[in-house]
Amino acid sequence: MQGRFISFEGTEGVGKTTAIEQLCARLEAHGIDYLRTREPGGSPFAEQLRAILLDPDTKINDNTELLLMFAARCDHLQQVILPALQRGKWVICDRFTDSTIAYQGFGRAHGDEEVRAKIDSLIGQFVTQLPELTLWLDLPVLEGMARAGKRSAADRFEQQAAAFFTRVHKGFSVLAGEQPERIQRIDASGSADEVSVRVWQTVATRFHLS
Ligand code: Z5A
Repeated sequence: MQGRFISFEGTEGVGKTTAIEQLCARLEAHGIDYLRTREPGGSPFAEQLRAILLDPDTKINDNTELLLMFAARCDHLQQVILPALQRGKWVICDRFTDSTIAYQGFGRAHGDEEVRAKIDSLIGQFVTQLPELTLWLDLPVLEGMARAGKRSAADRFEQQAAAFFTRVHKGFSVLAGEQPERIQRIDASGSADEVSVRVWQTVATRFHLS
């Protein structure tokens, strides 16, 4: 049996971690075997790259950042995601390639076309997999930043200004417009329980669960 591959996306602090926890609890209640993972990271080597990528002291240029995101993804995909799918597990992933287009493309302001061209020409042969369903948690940027700001010290991405996250948000909006079947927008406002119900309704409808 082939498993299902679901990703969560959104700007900072929108509530992905919280929504994923609640989705996993519901999958468990339905007897569904799942693997919860995240990007960058998810495999031992990719977690090492994650530590570098998020470290506020890391000084790298935008191309290096793009390549490291995909180096991490390539390892994660081969070591963790594909084997789990082949064993019939559902893979629930906190971020995937849409984040790269939104953050490294729209956010870093190269222009997303330039980043997409690099992905196609340099990386496409190594990472072709996309999730079957992507849940884009959509929340006004400042609300997400306020939610995230209630936590600990900022990492290298969280140090960015609101203008950066506004461009990233536009990136997710453009991607959702381009691929409406795969990328489902979820209203991330309201309580965590309300968001969780919206997420579940979307997943249950797509995969015919009661
Ligand atoms: N990145 C990239 O640039 N390119 C790529 O290709 C990839 C990633 C894959 C990973 O950081 C960074 O890497 C990310 C993009 C970049 N940087 N940013 N920004 P991460 O994984 O550590 O961080 P994150 O993905 O942004 O997640 P987050 O900040 O941890 O937020 P979240 O998971 O979406 O939210 P949360 O932890 O569930 O909730 C945030 C807070 O709000 C928390 O205190 C909750 O208790 C609270 N919360 C949650 N839901 C609600 C509701 N509904 N109401 C009120 N409060 C809530």
